[in-house]
Amino acid sequence: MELYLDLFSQPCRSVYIFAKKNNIQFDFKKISLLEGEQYGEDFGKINLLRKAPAMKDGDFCLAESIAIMIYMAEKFHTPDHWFPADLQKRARVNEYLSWQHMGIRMHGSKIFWLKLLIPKIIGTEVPKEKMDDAMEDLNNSVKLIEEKFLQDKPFIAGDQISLADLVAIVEIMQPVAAGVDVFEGRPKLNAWKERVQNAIGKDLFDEAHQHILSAQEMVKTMDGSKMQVFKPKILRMFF
Ligand SMILES: N[C@@H](CCC(=O)N[C@@H](CS)C(=O)NCC(=O)O)C(=O)O
Repeated sequence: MELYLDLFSQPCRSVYIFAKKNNIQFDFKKISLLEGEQYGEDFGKINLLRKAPAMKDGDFCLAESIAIMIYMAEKFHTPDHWFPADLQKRARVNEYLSWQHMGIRMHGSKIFWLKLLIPKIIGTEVPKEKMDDAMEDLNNSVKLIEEKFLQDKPFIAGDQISLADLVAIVEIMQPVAAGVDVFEGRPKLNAWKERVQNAIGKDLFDEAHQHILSAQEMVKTMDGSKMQVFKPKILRMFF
């Protein structure tokens, strides 16, 4: 099995952690998103959506992190708690996985782009009102994770970690990597994070996040002119 990944990306980190944690053998095919490798001819044959992660298992190519993890869970019969067979527990996991794309992923990513990458690409800081609006969206999403999805349970689907927690933590780490401490003043979320890290294993968690957590340093020396290819898309998406 080949996995096309860039650990700068949240969905790539969830796929990577899931495969590693479950001892699923794969070839790590690095696809450098900031260098635009997703737009190359070769990657187009793997994933015409031109997004990472992507998977190739024999002749079978698959896009979308959630679909990839469910494929791996079913193919390799990973422990039940990741994607429970129980109807209602599985529905809880699916509920979160369905919500998160627009519910938090968008807002966490936006903070990362507004704080770190966009100033580098357009050459100026993002206006304060724009940042404040984005922070408000992120805070509302995190509140929903605590109140609707986590409630007083150890994990989103109950007593054990599932794909929902894995997908949630990698997204929350994206604004953290941009310097926004999402866990500060949120003891419940912080305790959940500790449980998720322990369930994944601290070494694996840190290994998967080491690249993104160095993003603030990395961006300082990044050549903004090489990222001009993203400018039209960014202006459309964020302004
Ligand atoms: N819904 C997709 C999202 C994939 C995605 O948006 N990947 C981003 C990185 S986080 C990407 O490849 N972006 C490259 C681009 O848009 O050019 C998934 O869960 O796999």
